[in-house]
Amino acid sequence: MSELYSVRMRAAQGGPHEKGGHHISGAERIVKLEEVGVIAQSLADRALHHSKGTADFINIIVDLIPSNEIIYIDCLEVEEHRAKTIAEAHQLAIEFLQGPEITEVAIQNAITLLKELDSSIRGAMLVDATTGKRIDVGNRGVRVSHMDSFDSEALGDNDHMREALVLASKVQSGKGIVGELCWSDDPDYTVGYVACNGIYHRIPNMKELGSAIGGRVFFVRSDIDRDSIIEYLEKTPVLVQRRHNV
Ligand code: WAQ
Ligand code: MG
Repeated sequence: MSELYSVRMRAAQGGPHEKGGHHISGAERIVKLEEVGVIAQSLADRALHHSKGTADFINIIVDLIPSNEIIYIDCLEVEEHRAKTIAEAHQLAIEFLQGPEITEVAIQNAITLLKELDSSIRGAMLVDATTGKRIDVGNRGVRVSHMDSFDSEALGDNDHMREALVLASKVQSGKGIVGELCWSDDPDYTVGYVACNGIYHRIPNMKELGSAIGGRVFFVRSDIDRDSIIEYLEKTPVLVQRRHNV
């Protein structure tokens, strides 16, 4: 079998992120050697044609993944929901997340944390599922990386959803993670989701149309090993498999 490579892109406008440029787009794939060129090109095109603006800095990193390091996991089940207003959408999010593992206080806190961001952060906030306290260190959040799916067609033809489903499946497979809440930073994309108990609940109207602020919260048990879960989310290569068609 052909070797697998991780291809990761991040793009900004106004220079690199580290020099104050603002984030335009980030995406990644795990692909076979012979696909690396085509994928790198499509990721670059994406950064150059983005609703948030044209990137003037694009970083693409390609690295080999040793085949014995890859973990295969199942994709979450998808459930579609309706909500006419943001209030209704957030109410649904609360209903789906709340349970023995996640308290209502924690969910309310998480929603407030996301709403009060004054610019999008690059990663996800880790929030204690009982107390609702944010427990990641620094302000940048945890950046989930090294994941993809070879069953892409089965995950639908919407890029946002496909990538979110892969990310959310990896996140829920992390030991001690019990839920996720997300909405996009793309101004024209208002569908968000919550993930918990093996289900990806798609919810429309999670944020105001036109808002460029999005974010993610991962709910974690109080007793997690924070460093090892962060290591898993950032570094362990994961391929998400669909057991049957959506
Ligand atoms: N790891 C952790 N957090 C991330 C990552 C990552 N790899 N990528 C993005 N985020 C955080 C970051 O704070 C972004 O501002 C925020 O999430 C939103 O990222 O089924 O497009 O890439 O149709 O804009 C939901 C799809 C789309 C719903 C979510 O997120 C559906 C989306 P975006
Ligand atoms: Mg985005």
